[in-house]
Amino acid sequence: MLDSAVIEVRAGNGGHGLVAFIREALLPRGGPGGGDGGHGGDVVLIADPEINTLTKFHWQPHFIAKNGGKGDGHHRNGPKGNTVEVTVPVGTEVWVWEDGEDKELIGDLSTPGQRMIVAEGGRGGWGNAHFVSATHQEPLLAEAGEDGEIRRVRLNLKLLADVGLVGMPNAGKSSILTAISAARPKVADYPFTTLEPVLGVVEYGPRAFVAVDIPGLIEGAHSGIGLGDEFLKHVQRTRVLVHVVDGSEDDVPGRIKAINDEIVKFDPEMAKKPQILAINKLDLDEVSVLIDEIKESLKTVDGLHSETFFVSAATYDGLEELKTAMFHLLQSSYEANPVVIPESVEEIPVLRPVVRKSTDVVVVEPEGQLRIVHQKAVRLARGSNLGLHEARLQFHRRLDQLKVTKALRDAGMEDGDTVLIGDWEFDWD
Ligand SMILES: Nc1nc2c(ncn2[C@@H]2O[C@H](COP(=O)(O)OP(=O)(O)OP(=O)(O)O)[C@@H](O)[C@H]2O)c(=O)[nH]1
Ligand SMILES: [Mg+2]
Repeated sequence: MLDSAVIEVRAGNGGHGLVAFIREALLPRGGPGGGDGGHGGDVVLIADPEINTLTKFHWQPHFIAKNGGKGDGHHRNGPKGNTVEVTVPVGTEVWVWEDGEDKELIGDLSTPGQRMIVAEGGRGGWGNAHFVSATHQEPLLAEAGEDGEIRRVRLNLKLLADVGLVGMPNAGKSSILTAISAARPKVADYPFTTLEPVLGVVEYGPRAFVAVDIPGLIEGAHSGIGLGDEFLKHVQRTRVLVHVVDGSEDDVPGRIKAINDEIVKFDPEMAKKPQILAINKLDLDEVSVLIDEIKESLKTVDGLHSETFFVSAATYDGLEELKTAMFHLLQSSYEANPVVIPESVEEIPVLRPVVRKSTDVVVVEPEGQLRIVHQKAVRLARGSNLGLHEARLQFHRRLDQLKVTKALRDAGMEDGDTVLIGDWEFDWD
């Protein structure tokens, strides 16, 4: 069943900040003008009521947002990377997927129009204009952009069924679901084979809908007889009911009436749902020979507001027509009662996974050297040309301000020790 898909989402990296100075004829002491890098684009999931399966993700499992642009001279900031918007069905859960299993639920897109930033773009790095101070009129520092988030997530569609299959035990509900969808509920020739509801995606041309097969009902189910009526709540939110009847049994009208009585007793509103009657086991002579008699007998059922189909889950006879009828009834139901996207989508909170950025400042490498991992310091080291003596002096002052120097000292650093940061390594002095 296509109700789950693993995808990879990559947000854009932030653009690098620039080191530049404004030196124009009319501005002799023009000062630093290096612009900031643009933010990287996000990957955003949007709950779209027009979609009801995750099928498309099997063909397109990668989503990559654009990087932010580099900062430019004259305080011009780099362009922001475009956001990638990915539509998913309403009811999609988002799980962090690692080592082939679910690690953590980070989002649940349950409201139409709801958005979730599933991978956040990196912030653009600051250009040197941000680093002016009384002591540094000519800042030589700039930040590299922050990396965008990359994650593998599993989308899991909590299916909301559109169509509910109801009927007596052994009528062939599970057999019909098996014949029209990829679901494989247990089928056997004794009553109460199905003990739990089973969902199946029914493909209809390029469209699809979801059907649910529930345990059989019997007379008195509403008062707890058989497996009781608690499973009827699983079809309460469906739009269309398919009432499956074993045509080879005696008293077909009586059986139909018994089930419909149970439905009314459970919930009178449910009894008003559009219902399709599927008289099953047409391949058996008891049914095929008696079609006309059965049709005639149905006229005795009061208030039957159903289209009737003779079908066989064994030979697939009539199932295409049954699917078409389900689809058309569903379509009219959606037209009459559309899923409404709330007027102001801004009111629905945008979901963001909890970001656990490391707050470490210094770590010890396996060989015993100290490595600076403070994120701002690392981005400064990446974004600046530390080959320049003056830039290194400014960088050291920043390390003091960011309390990185203190952390290094606390970790036992002495003058002359080698310190690592990013791809760069230097001796502390
Ligand atoms: N000949 C024939 N047998 C069928 C047909 N459909 C179902 N059966 C048989 O009827 C029996 C019951 O089928 P199920 O699909 O398990 O019936 P169910 O309505 O899901 O039953 P519960 O889960 O007990 O409520 C099985 O032995 C099926 O093989 C059909 O179209 N023709
Ligand atoms: Mg069953």
